[in-house]
Amino acid sequence: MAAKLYYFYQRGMAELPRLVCVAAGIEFEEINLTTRSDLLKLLEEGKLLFGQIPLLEIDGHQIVQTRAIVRYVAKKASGSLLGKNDAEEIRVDMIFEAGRDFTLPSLEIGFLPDEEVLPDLQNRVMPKYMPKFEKIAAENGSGYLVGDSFTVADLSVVEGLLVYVEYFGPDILQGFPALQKFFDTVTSLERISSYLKSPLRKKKNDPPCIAKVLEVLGKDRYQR
Ligand SMILES: N[C@@H](CCC(=O)N[C@@H](CS)C(=O)NCC(=O)O)C(=O)O
Repeated sequence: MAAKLYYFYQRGMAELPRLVCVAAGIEFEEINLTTRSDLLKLLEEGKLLFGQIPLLEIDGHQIVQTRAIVRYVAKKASGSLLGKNDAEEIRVDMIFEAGRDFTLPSLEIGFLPDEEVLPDLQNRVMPKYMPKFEKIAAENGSGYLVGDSFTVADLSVVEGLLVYVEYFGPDILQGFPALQKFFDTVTSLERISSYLKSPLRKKKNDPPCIAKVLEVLGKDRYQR
């Protein structure tokens, strides 16, 4: 049975689970919650351990928490999306987590006024992480961040870069040649590239999409 990913029709916290399924070649069906009762039903069924989505149903498991989803799917993939030895695994983990720190602030785009979110991303988040990712990519040299093949560390960092390039333009990579090479390498991988061009890749957050998310969550406004 194909895996099922429950979330909103929005990138949000489900984008990394989508990307890891794509990278691992795991087919999944998207169940997009559109009403408050859709979410209440999942809660009543006891499928949401912490009352939160995304939820991935796969191999008889009900997995919540994005990082848990990513690790399970990565483990199932052929190849070593988690690194090939202890040293690589540690490095993949560290960069994966830094990639989350880099990307998660961008998930507030559309939920808070642009004047509040966008300057913070540009003036605080990007300058904090991009030089460090550049150094990591340059020292590794393969076009990936760890070792000589694709891992979830790459996925976590590229998720943020995709958003920042989309909002601030491709010039944000100027002065970061190794990161540019990394970005080009990962976004050219066949599975990732076709996903990004497909209708499965959701558009930017817009007001109707934000309103729908808040409605399903039963909130009248976004709160951190
Ligand atoms: N740490 C969780 C956070 C998930 C999360 O915050 N999901 C939101 C939707 S984007 C949610 O379900 N919120 C409802 C709630 O927290 O009660 C993860 O990584 O999956």
